[in-house]
Amino acid sequence: GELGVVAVGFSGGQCKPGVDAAPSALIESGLLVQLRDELNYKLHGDDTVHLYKDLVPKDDPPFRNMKNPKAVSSVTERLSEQVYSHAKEGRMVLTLGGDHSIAIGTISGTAKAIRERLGREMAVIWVDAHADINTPESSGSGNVHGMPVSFLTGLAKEEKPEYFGWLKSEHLLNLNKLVYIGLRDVDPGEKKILREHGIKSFSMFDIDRHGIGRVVEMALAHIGSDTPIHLSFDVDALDPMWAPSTGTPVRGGLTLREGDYICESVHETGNLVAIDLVEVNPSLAVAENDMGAHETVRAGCSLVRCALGESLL
Ligand code: DIR
Ligand code: MN
Ligand code: MN
Ligand code: MN
Repeated sequence: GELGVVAVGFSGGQCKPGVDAAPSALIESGLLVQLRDELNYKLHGDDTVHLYKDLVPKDDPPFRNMKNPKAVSSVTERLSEQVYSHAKEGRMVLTLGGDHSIAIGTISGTAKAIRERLGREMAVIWVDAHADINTPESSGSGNVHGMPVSFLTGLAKEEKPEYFGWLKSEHLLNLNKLVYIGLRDVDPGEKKILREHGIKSFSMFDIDRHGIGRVVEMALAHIGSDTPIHLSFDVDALDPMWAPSTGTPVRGGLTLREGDYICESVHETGNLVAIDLVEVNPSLAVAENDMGAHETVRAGCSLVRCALGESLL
C-alpha cells in the first residue's frame, strides 16, 4: 500500500527536551527501510524530520494556563494540513512524534480527509497511560500534551486562530467514536469528563480482568465494523520495563506483547487509516541502564510494524 510518513520533531507540548529527537532515532534504527523493503509500502514524503522552527515564536506566554500555546497551535495547524494531504489521497498516514500534543494536528487532518473522501466519521483508539483530555482549565500542569483530546472533541474551545481557533467542525472527533486502552494515571478533572460524557475507556484494571484479547474485541465492537480507525499510540502505555525512555512513565502498564497485540488487531480490521507513535524520548535513559533509550526505540518500531501488518503470515 501507499504510506505517507510525517516525522515531527516537536516537544513544545510538554517541558522535557529530547522527545523531538525521537523521529530521527526511529528512522536511524531502520523503521522506514523495513516498512519499504519488508512490508512493501510505497513511502511518500521523506525522512526529513520536520522541526517547524519557523512556526515557534520567540515570545509565547501562557494563555488560558497553556504553556507554549502559540507554538503548539501553529505546529499542529501545519501538521494537520500535511496529514490531510496524505489522507485525502487515500494513503495510510504514519506520524512519528514528538509529544502527544501533535495528535491535535494528525487527528484533525485525518478526520477532515475521511469526511471528504468517504463521507464518514472516523474513530480513534487512544492507547496511553493518560487520558490527555484535560481542558486548559482542568489541567494542573499547563502542558498541552495532556489536552489534545479535549480540543479534538470540542470539549475545549477557543475562537482565536493562533490558539487552536483554526480547528473547525470538519476537524473534530465525535466523543462516541473515541476509545481508550491502557489508562492508569487519570487526573480527577479528567475522570469527571470521562464519566459525564460516558467515554469508552479500558483501563489496566479492565485488561487485568478480561485479558487484552477481550478488551480489544470490546473496543472494536464499540467502534463498529467498517469504521475508519486512527490509532494514536503513546509509548508510555507500555510498562516502563519495555519503554522506560518517555517523559511520564507510569508503572503497571502494558507488556510489549499486549501493545503489539492491540496494533495487530487494529491492522486486522482492515480499517486503519493513520497511526501516531508519540512520546519516545531517547534522552531519558534510566540511570543504571543506558539501554533504556535503545529498548524504547525498539519497542516503538515494533508497535508501528505490527500496526502496518508485520505479523501477517
Ligand atoms: C497529566 C499528565 N495528566 C497532564 N499527562 C501526560 O499534564 O495533564 N500525558 N503525561 O501523556
Ligand atoms: Mn515531509
Ligand atoms: Mn501518556
Ligand atoms: Mn499521551
